[in-house]
Amino acid sequence: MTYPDSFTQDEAKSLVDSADRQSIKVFTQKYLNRSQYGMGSGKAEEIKEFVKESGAEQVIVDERLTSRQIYNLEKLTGVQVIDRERLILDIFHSRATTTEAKLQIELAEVKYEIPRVRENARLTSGSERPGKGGMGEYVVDVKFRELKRRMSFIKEKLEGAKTARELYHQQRMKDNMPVISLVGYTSSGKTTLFNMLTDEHRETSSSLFTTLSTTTRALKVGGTDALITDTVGFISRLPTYMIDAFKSTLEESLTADVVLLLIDAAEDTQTIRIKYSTCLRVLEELKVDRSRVLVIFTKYDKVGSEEAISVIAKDLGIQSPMAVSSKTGYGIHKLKGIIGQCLGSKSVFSKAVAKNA
Ligand SMILES: Nc1nc2c(ncn2[C@@H]2O[C@H](COP(=O)(O)OP(=O)(O)O)[C@@H](O)[C@H]2O)c(=O)[nH]1
Ligand SMILES: [Mg+2]
Repeated sequence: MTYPDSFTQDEAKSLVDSADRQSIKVFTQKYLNRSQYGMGSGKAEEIKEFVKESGAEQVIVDERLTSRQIYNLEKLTGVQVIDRERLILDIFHSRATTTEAKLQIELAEVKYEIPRVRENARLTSGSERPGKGGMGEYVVDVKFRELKRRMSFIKEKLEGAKTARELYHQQRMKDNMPVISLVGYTSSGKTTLFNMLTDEHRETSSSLFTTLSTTTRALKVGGTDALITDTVGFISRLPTYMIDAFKSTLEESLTADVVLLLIDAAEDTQTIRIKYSTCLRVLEELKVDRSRVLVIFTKYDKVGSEEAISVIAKDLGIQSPMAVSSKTGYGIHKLKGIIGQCLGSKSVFSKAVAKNA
């Protein structure tokens, strides 16, 4: 369930995809802020019918819902209901590999729970009585205190995690193998490009790579074996309390030798500008050296001409733009060549370092 415009729909579909779920139908509505279900009650009935016919297991609503709205929708449809924030937390959860990222996400999860405690207690006790007093209020207080305690406990552990950044097993591989990471907004085409670049290598890849996560695979560029990582994408309308969690999911991949920053060239100029500058700002905050970032315009097939790409690139202050299409294969060969060059200069560099060491 999302909003009607096509970019929002695409983003919603990519988010569902990132959360390892399969969307079998997309419903849209202009407003998702109605009190009972978020969506209007007519739409809710439609969804109830669809769930019954299709056997769908979950209803995902691409907007923040209150506990009551979730409760109402679950009661109506008979299946689990997940709101946008829960979905994003699930994605972060499944992608976090470092201790720090896991803690940051746990913290965001606590922050998701806190404003919902009171309403949840009311819904589960069945008591509609507003105001103070009684058992309900006692339960709420206990729960609040428990969450607050967990929050300070996580914060304390985070301090420790920051000072002792651990080595995870991929890090060890990185010492010998160059790493490429794909970043960019959700729906910019990261996973599609990731699959395209790694597909031919998948059948031939040795057992060495079977230990890698689904979001890291091996590929060969310009005769060099390398690892490529598909990251959690930037997400529009990301709630403030989730920003640290998001950054922590990016952090480990940003030690990469080459960071491919994907920009959906088919979006309007204003959106492209905002997304590009947001990406650059976050990369800068995460101390990614600008010289390792390669900007790639995706979905070239939707734009159709190099001139159009030049206009966009000029607007962003990018000198020699790279455009690709994962649909037609346009620009992929050239992209591989350029990545190969970047990695080549890196390995020369690291050999030189090794010699001097
Ligand atoms: N026309 C076109 N669509 C693309 C291209 N690359 C990706 N897409 C579509 O864009 C949507 C988002 O792609 P995805 O790879 O999931 O984006 P991610 O969220 O960045 O991983 C999907 O519907 C893709 O089929 C492309 O080169 N051309
Ligand atoms: Mg993806």
